[in-house]
Amino acid sequence: MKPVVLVTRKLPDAVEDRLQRDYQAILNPTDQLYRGDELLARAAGVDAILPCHTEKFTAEVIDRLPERVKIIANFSVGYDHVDVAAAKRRGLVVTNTPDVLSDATAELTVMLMLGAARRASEGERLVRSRQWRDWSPSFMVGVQMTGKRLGIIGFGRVGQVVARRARGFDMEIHYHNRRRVDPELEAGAIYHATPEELLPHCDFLALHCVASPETVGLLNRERIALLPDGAVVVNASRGVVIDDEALIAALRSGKVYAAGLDVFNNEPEIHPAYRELDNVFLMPHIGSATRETRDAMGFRALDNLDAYFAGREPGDRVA
Ligand code: 8YV
Repeated sequence: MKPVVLVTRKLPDAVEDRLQRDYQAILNPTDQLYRGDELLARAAGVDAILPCHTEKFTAEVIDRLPERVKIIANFSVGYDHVDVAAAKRRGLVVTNTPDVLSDATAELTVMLMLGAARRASEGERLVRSRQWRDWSPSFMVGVQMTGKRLGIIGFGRVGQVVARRARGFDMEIHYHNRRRVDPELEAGAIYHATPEELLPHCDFLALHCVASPETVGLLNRERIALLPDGAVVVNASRGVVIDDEALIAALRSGKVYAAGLDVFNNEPEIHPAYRELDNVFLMPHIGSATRETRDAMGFRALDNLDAYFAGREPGDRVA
């Protein structure tokens, strides 16, 4: 008997084909988010769940999962939507999809930096709304990325690719990470032992740390004050790492010149002030949303399921 796998969202065709070939796959062709207890109801009689970050596996949900469910093979690198401690207590295996989305997320990060620095939202709105009437040397002037200092908080897989891409803009790379990385991976980036030491060096600041109790509100009022005046802030990690009120105040005062945000607290209900500000470039959590990466994420989640059901250790086990 093939294991039964509950797939919570619509996945690329090639991924669903492989799922249907190797498993008894319960797909979600409508792609509607399962709300309330619907996820639990659908988990009845399944051996595995393949969810996205949109499904929240709180301790309560995990405790109520049917006994038969043995593995949560996430279609995401982040797994802050899963209470890992509760999963471990229950002996539930949890996996993620690292590496395969680093390039796409780094590309999006570069887009956030350019979009914020060059006022992309404002310019686009102007053209689309037919408000563009004239041109002058002082019109739509932004700030340049080339040659500036980029600070990266969280120098893991994505942060390191962002550094490589940013070198193409002749940026000087600085970073903070819980641990200093190997010199080979650093590739000349300058390490700072604390965010406080890093922040004064950031003309651009990119956040790539994991969401955890330690990183909630990491970019707060005190730390924003340490940035150079007129810095650009971008976030393609998780919304919780930014204290919205603090960033909004800094965007209003001009302390922060502009922000590029792909992730938010309480998505998709973002802080309403972001919609009112001209100096923000906003995207709807699409860091890894390329055709190539979506396929690769699905196959990576399937590789983890295959390993588990073949009695091997899944390559990307996080619990
Ligand atoms: C995904 C992400 O699109 O992988 C992550 O952690 O945030 C995004 O790349 C999303 O999580 C899909 O579940």
